[in-house]
Amino acid sequence: MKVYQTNEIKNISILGSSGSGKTTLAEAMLYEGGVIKRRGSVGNGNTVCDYFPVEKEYGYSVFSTVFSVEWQDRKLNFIDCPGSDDFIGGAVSALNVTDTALMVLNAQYGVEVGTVNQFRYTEQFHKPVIFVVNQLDQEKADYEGTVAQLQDRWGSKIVPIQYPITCGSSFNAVVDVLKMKMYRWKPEGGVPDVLEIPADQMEKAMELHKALVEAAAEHDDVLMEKFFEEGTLSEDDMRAGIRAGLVTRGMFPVFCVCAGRDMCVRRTLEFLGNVVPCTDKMPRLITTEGIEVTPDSNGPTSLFFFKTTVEPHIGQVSYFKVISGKVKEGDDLLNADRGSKERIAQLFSVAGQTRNQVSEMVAGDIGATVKLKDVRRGNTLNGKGCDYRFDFIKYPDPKYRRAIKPVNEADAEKMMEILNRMREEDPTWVIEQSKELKQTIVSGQGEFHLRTLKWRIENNDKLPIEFLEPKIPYRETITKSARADYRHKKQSGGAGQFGEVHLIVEPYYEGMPAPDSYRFGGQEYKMNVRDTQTIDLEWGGKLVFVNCIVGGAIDTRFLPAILKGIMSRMEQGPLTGSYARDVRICVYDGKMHPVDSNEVSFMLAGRNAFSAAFREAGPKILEPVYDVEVAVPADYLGDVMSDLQGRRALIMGMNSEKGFEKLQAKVPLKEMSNYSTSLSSITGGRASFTMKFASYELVPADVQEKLLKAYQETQTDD
Ligand SMILES: Nc1nc2c(ncn2[C@@H]2O[C@H](COP(=O)(O)OP(=O)(O)OP(=O)(O)O)[C@@H](O)[C@H]2O)c(=O)[nH]1
Ligand SMILES: [Mg+2]
Repeated sequence: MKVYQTNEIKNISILGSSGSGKTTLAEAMLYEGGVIKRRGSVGNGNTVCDYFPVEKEYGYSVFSTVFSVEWQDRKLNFIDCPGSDDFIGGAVSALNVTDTALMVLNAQYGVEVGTVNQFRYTEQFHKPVIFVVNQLDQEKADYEGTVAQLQDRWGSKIVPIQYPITCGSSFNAVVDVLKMKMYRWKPEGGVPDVLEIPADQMEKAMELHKALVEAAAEHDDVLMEKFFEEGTLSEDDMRAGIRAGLVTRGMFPVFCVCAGRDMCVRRTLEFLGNVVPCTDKMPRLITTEGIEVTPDSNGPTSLFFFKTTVEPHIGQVSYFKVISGKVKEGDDLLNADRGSKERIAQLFSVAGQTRNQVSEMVAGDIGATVKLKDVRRGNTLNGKGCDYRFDFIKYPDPKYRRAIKPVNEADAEKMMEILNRMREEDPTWVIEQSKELKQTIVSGQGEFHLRTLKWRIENNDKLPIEFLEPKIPYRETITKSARADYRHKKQSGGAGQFGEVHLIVEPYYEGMPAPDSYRFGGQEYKMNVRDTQTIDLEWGGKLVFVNCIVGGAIDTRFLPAILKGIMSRMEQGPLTGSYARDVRICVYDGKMHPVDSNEVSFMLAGRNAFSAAFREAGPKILEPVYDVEVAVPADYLGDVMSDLQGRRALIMGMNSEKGFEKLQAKVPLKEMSNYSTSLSSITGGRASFTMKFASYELVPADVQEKLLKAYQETQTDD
């Protein structure tokens, strides 16, 4: 393959809801681009893009796959992304390193929740979008309906460039209102006959042509003037206008394809090659130091690694984008994130797992290399004199968690190794070895996502694992003040132990006044504050420790021991053994023994006094509550609402958005455990949601009762 220059390279991600036909379209593009001699199919498990065993097994894309097509002296780099919301990480990486999104729609279903979700990401990253309506040969295909749904959502920005003469099994021709020609295919697809538009289509074609010309003129003042003077635009002017509209997201053109029959794929490639903006026409990337980097092939060499995979027989394959400068085989580069040196032994332009060696790649290009020593996803490799670093990819928060363990206990370490390696490949996994819950928790984007993880560990690494219900990180706190004394005394042979602590506990809240006086059992306790320590607890919330000891009742040197004793109880709350939080403690009195008092004695006295007071102080269990946002088609709203109510959800708000409802709710984590699965079954996979930790809240009395009982049972069992 020749070395393409920055102004000949276009980077395009293929997005769209699951099953819309992205991988099939990729296959047809690879075929038309001459990269493959035969088109494979997803059903037969022999496509270029779905080449991992798990993808063949399930028949859907799990990873984003890079492939390149040379088309009319341009290099088009594509990334075929998985459509399922569960694998959104791949689409997020792809959108960050490409300049344009090709959004595939299934003509049978029109705009789906997945379409809208992915569109939202293109919005966030300011990327141009081209819609392609696929599967026009399906009996239920409805092109007009799909365009109407698009226009309902995005208004006049939606501009059809083509329309099919008929949909369904007879589909074989489209009218193209940019070229003002009709394209018609033989049953085998491929190269079309280019024909004049039939008379009975002329009126419709002219109308759409006019709309396209006007839309193209709108984004450029010079074109607008030309349009007013001449009443129309040349084909080249239209392309320039469409390009300007794409870059500013003022226009979203719509194309037709039938990927399965390889119809209109060549025309789409032609449009991408001619009209889509090159990398150098797009907004600049910004380094972590805030420097704007121009994709200049004469600039300093800087490569950003956006994806790594482990492939059989090869080991790690690392995918990068040349952000600046050029890279040649044999170049020595420095890893800006890890400080290590790397040599680029080989450079490849890729098509799935097929790699074509190239001698050099320039700014803007996307490629792969193998056998790097220590390069992780997100790292930047630089040439001499360059110290760029980038961290522009932000992944969504996880929303489905499970405890994971190997069937065979002895494999625990091996399992962690595999999990950490897999996290490199898919950054939307979050893996946590929780000391608190005594479980390893994996969190991901959905049940689908975790099922795929299990399949891969069991089939690729031959390590049987199981998922368990994850424990909930409860917290304990108090709701009123209480007082307690505790005397620790031990007389056994030689030196004895003695320590006595009197303390008051109360709920801590932000901005509370300093302690003054308390009343318990008709007696007043006046506090004389000598010192206050505020501790930010590792597990959230605060512990405030106030020294109010008068007259040297306890020596100051014993205070750290008292605090240590209290801390040990905070770590293992008196109610259920969960972490305690948000407590203020005033130690105001006690007793010492001239010989027997030591640190251990005061530690135990502090711990037990605290425990006793805590139990008297209206102790309560807190649970983590999440902010949940659900996007759902209006017709499922009622079912989704009542399901949420069954999960103790507090509905915070609701707004409609073109056929979808957006619900905001606060839901306890405990109730979210199988949410992604049940939402999907309630709505037939047509809804999506996000969740983010919000706060700790008191659990209702009946739930507390159950938790206390369950904890007591484990205690007697022990
Ligand atoms: N009839 C018909 N079927 C198609 C067409 N394009 C794709 N399909 C079928 O639709 C199904 C899904 O196609 P894929 O290419 O896997 O879709 P995808 O968008 O890559 O799906 P994910 O990667 O799972 O999101 C497969 O069975 C394809 O054979 C088409 O143009 N016509
Ligand atoms: Mg796919």
